[in-house]
Amino acid sequence: MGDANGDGTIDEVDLGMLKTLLSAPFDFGLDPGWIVRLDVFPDGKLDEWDVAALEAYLKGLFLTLPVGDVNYDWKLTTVDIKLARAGILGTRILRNFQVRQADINANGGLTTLDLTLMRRLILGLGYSR
Ligand SMILES: [Ca+2]
Ligand SMILES: [Ca+2]
Ligand SMILES: [Ca+2]
Repeated sequence: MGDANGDGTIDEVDLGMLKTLLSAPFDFGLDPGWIVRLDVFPDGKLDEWDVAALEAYLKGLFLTLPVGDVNYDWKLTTVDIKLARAGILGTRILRNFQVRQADINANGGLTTLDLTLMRRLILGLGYSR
């Protein structure tokens, strides 16, 4: 995920493609394949949050995509939420890279807000501002 042009790496080119897609007029409709590849802030649509997540990834804030993938299976699921919650409660020690994955809003800390965001994404509710 995040590899827009399918060349096996995620880099500035993919970020540029995402930005171009978002700035293009949508009256022709967006190929669902783009959403599959670039919905790195996984809520079923492409918007500025995916740009932010991809930028954070390129800066090394996230080690894999989509954001919130704590157990590194390339998906954001309830398993990831359970892991993140256990990390917050201290019932499970998360590795540093897992904490970074779970810090879904990339603000430098893993809190219940990140859990809420993960839950909203899984439910398809998106990010509420
Ligand atoms: Ca998205
Ligand atoms: Ca996962
Ligand atoms: Ca956070």
